[in-house]
Amino acid sequence: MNPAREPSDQELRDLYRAMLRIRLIEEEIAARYAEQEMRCPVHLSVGQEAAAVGACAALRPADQITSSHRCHGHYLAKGGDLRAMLAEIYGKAAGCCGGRGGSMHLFDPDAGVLASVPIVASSVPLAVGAALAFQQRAEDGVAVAFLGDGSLEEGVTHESLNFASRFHLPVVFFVENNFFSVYTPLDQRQPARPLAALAAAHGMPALEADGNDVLAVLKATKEAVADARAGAGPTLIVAETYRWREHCGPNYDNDLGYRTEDEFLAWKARDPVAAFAARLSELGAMTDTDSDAMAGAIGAEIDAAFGFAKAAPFPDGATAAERVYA
Ligand SMILES: Cc1ncc(C[n+]2csc(CCOP(=O)(O)OP(=O)(O)O)c2C)c(N)n1
Repeated sequence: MNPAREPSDQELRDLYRAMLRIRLIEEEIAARYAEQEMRCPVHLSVGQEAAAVGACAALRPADQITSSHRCHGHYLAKGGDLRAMLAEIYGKAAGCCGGRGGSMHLFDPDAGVLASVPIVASSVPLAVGAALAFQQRAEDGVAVAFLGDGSLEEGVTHESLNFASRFHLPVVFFVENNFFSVYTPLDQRQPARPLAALAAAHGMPALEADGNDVLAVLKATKEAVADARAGAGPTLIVAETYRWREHCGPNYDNDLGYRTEDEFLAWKARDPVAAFAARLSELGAMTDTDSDAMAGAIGAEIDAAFGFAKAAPFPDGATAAERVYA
């Protein structure tokens, strides 16, 4: 432990552990998906772990996040309950939405996961609403909206940025630019300008960070969160990263031709989890024994959580009409 180091060795290991845990959980979902017991679509964030973990490491438990269809990493990084997440994906009553939502509707009010919603960009104004509530109650909480590059093409995102900026709300708009909206690359959808340039139009600062570098993400998010907490208003953060697997599902789909295998391999070589392990090893902050022990403990946690989710009961059919607006 080097007391002069910021973050400390323990904090560095915790960041690594959080990324590894998300990776192993999603790899296990992918491995078991063909069993056809998870009867909902899954949008995996394998390859994007540094963005979720770096951003959430800058937050307090009472801060709130919102997410999209690709929400597993955000939910877990913010402290969402793993058993409730897996039970939800298995459609069980013990799931975080009582088994009615599936993988794209992860909520955990106790952990500050306000909502995850798969209608693209629809959760962005929810984060703004959470920030407005913090402001009106004179609380020092901060809300973070996680959104993809595709969400910047939705009007409600710009309404949200406009409103948040006008009222100096304590919210951070965290864009994970993974360069694709399903199969359509960014350069076919948006003009050639940095995504961060959109912030100026809404009168707010922008920060760019390497989305595969957890420390870079943490640094940018800490800065934006400190400003928001101090009453300086919102920030737009853009972090470039890459989804390894298909848009939706457990497989790889580079053979479809919307992106090249070479591009995928170049990003895979920049694996945020493996790269951080190597960095910690160089720094002397983590040994192989440390990382093996982490992987073992996480593996046992995952096995137990899948066991719980698979064995849990389905919702009672008589409750089907509950929690439904009509
Ligand atoms: C309003 C709306 N339009 C279209 C879709 C279909 N859709 C689901 S995910 C997605 C891509 C979103 O891209 P992005 O926001 O960049 O997130 P990513 O999938 O890359 O994580 C689209 C178009 C949707 N869910 N909602």
